[in-house]
Amino acid sequence: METMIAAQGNKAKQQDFLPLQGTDYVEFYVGNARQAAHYYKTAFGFQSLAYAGPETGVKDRASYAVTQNKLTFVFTTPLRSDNPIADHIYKHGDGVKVLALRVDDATDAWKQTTARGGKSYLEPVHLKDAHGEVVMSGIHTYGDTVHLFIERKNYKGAFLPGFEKWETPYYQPASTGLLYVDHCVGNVGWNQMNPWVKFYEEVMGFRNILSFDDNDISTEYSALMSKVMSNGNGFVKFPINEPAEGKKKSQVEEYLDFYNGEGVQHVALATNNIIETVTDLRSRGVEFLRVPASYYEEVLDRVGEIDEDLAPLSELGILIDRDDEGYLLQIFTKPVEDRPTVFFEIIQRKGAQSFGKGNFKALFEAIEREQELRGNL
Ligand code: TYF
Ligand code: FE
Repeated sequence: METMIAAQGNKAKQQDFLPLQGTDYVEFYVGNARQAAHYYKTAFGFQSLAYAGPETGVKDRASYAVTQNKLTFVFTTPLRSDNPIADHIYKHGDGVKVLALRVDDATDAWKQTTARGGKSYLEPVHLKDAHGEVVMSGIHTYGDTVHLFIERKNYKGAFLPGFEKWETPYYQPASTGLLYVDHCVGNVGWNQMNPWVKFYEEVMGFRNILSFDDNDISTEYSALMSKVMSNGNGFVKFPINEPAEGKKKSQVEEYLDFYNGEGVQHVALATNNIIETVTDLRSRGVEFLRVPASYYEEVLDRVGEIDEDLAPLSELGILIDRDDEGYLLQIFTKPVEDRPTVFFEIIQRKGAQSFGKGNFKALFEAIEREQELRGNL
């Protein structure tokens, strides 16, 4: 008996070689970081947090960190053309470079993942300033995207060493109720989903908690296959999409064309009140995909009783789905840059831990209508 417990303990330890506390921040490489930060404050309700640039001793770039509840987004731009960040933007347009994960031990996270085949992006570095110390390391994932491991020790500064507190007392648009990163989805190339699933399993100790094949997402519609990878405690969830052959060009293929490779497709942001959040976002200029009004004629037959009135959900275009554990409410923005690449999902979970499979048909038809308008179907 004891041996069994010991063995289980051992196994649990082995599986948890990369304990994650959650998403620390998401960093975007953009053409104009000052204006991007302003957009996320104005439109999405983030607050100024920290700045790094020439004035703080960082000569090659400017970075603006903004925050809302547990969310931190960073917008970084190169200051000269002879800079790999400039190459990233030239190739991909604005996009997500870093999915940073909070860990207790960034040195061990790097050792564990690189020993399992992860390709190093950043060897562990100790960053110090007057406010304390942060240890950071990183590995590559799909495309030019990377994971940084962030160990905050007792760090008391605004964001990270190298950054200074950024205060904009005369411009503090109110929060829109966005709370934390629920999941981040990657689009990968043809037949690349399973290799990346294997990467998250073997290198990062994640497991596959859900799979969608092209039967779930009828081939009539913008075809894709998707597997959801989750870390042990479920705080970090990374669905991986690959294009599938359908009657029309896959939305994932359109992304790969315009992003010029693999990358982050959408970041899902959680709220406790999606009706208020989406009402607010819409009034600030955020544009959402819409499903036909007929969706709301049938939806309650599919999902049963819900706490919310249907009228505001229908008016805002919020989608509803149910699983064994409860239901969820979700909505998707249009791409937030001119290339049809990165977009956001706003999600409120009421028990459900799934991803809205019941909405795929209506959602993908809405995405297809946009593809059609762009001439990319
Ligand atoms: O994260 C998910 O799996 C859901 C569904 O282009 C989804 O948000 C999948 C692909 C897509 C849009 C939404
Ligand atoms: Fe999603």
